[in-house]
Amino acid sequence: MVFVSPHAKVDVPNVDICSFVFGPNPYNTVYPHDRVLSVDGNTGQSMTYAQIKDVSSRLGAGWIENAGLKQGDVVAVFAPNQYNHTSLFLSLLSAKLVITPGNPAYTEGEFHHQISSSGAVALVTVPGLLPVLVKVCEKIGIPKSRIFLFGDQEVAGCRPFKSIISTSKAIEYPLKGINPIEDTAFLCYSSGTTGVAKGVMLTHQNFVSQVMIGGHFDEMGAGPDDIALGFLPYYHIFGLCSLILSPIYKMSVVVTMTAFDLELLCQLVEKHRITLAAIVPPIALLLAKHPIVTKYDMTSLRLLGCGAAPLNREQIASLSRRMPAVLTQGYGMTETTSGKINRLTLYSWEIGSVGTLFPNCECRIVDENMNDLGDDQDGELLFRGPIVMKGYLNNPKANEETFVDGGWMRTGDVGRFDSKSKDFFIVDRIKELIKYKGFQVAPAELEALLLTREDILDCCVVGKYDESQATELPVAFVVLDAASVASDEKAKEIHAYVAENVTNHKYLRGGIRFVAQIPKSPTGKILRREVKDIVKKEQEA
Ligand code: 4UV
Repeated sequence: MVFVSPHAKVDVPNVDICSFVFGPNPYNTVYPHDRVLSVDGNTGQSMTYAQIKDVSSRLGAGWIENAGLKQGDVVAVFAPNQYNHTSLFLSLLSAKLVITPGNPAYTEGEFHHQISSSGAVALVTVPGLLPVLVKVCEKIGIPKSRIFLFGDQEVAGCRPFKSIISTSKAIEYPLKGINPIEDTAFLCYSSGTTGVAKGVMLTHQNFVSQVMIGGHFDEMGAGPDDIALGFLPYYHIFGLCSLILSPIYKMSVVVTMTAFDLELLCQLVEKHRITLAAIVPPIALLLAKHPIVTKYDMTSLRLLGCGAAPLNREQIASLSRRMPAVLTQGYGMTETTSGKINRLTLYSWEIGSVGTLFPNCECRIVDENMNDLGDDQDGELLFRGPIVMKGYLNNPKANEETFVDGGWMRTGDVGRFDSKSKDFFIVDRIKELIKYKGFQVAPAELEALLLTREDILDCCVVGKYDESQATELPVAFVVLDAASVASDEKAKEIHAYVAENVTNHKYLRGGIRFVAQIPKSPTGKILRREVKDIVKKEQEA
């Protein structure tokens, strides 16, 4: 059975992202172009719509003219959220380049993986990341002159935007010589249903569709009169769509936070009369429970869109007791260009649902043998539609595993369509992925890292849900070699080893268990479900 969207079909124009946001559209033909759209929450610096468009088109011309880049080249962007992120991204897209955005907190090895596997030929970053990124670029063979710095910041050998921006040329919209359906705009990184992080090819059409259909049917969605607070990372699909691309199309304001800080968040809500925020469950919990929040006037917030991990009934209820804002819960993936099901949770009689399918999207719910299931039955969600990725870069095996007959994309998530409320619910995850505060943690990556140690013979990493933080925590089951002794010291040593090699959000916060063996199938495949059940039973005991 194919589930179709209950919303009317939306006509999505066949254009690239830049022409979509800078060419005439229902918002920029009505609202003045001297409106400030982008504000730095720390410094107060700002850019109007007209300035964003001007920088995008002249810096866009400069990437070709002054930086020697050419159409289709991949440019990596590693930086904390910047108020001029929107103009940077749109300048690179105007030059018909492909952007691979990544986590600025990565370690050297993680940067290396994304830069080399994406085939990036240039990089945009901030001065603080230069020590590690220059080293990585040297190893990969990217010259220092191909490392560019946000804004006017100058560091020997690297080039600031002001040395690139064209003084004589500007790119004109609509762009010519681009195929919105085929051409990749962003190469975001996600581990998908299995393995390590892979480049997800998302086309111009994927994003134009996401902005159109994601905002179209929901009368509570962001509009020109909204002021959003941007603390979710702009490199992640949720932030990229909801805080960069959707607002510039709809001409709504975004106040950028470079790093998450609860007190600053509250101050900025009060100061700028913030109306919207995209959040993840641990932030929902802080807003619901932390005493700091009561010191500030948060009444301007009218809409909180939560996603990236499950939010349960109690969490929703406690947030609603404190905030008058309407809370929506969305479900999405990097591979589907962000959200694909979205719901005004409080308006739903069934609190906890992720709502209805986006317009133009179809869904199937299947059992382990790919047989279709119907209403009120739990099964893996498969999706098809204009927001589904083109595929993983240079990875035919992963593409074969992810796409099944008819172009349906597997999600690795278990869901149910509730016939009474007509809403979807996410009930489980069968893929390996662990979500720590909305960030992806790929067990395969941590397992490969642990196995580089001589004292570890075998291991398995799974997630353990921690109610008090509203997040999963990675737990490692470890089989030591005969010469090693399972002890607190050994666990500390392994923790430190992991911490040296991966970003903070991948630390083994759920602990390390020393075991005699890892449950495996006769073919040697880790039986993750059994390992997860051990963790669950321990928690219930
Ligand atoms: O690839 P990714 O890191 O992508 C995301 C995207 C999140 C959203 C959510 C709502 C939106 O409206 C939006 O624009 C973007 O997190 O991780 C994808 C996996 O995260 C889990 C699920 O396992 C996905 O496959 N996940 C995401 N949202 C939910 C969720 C949710 N609401 N409930 C449960 N799990």
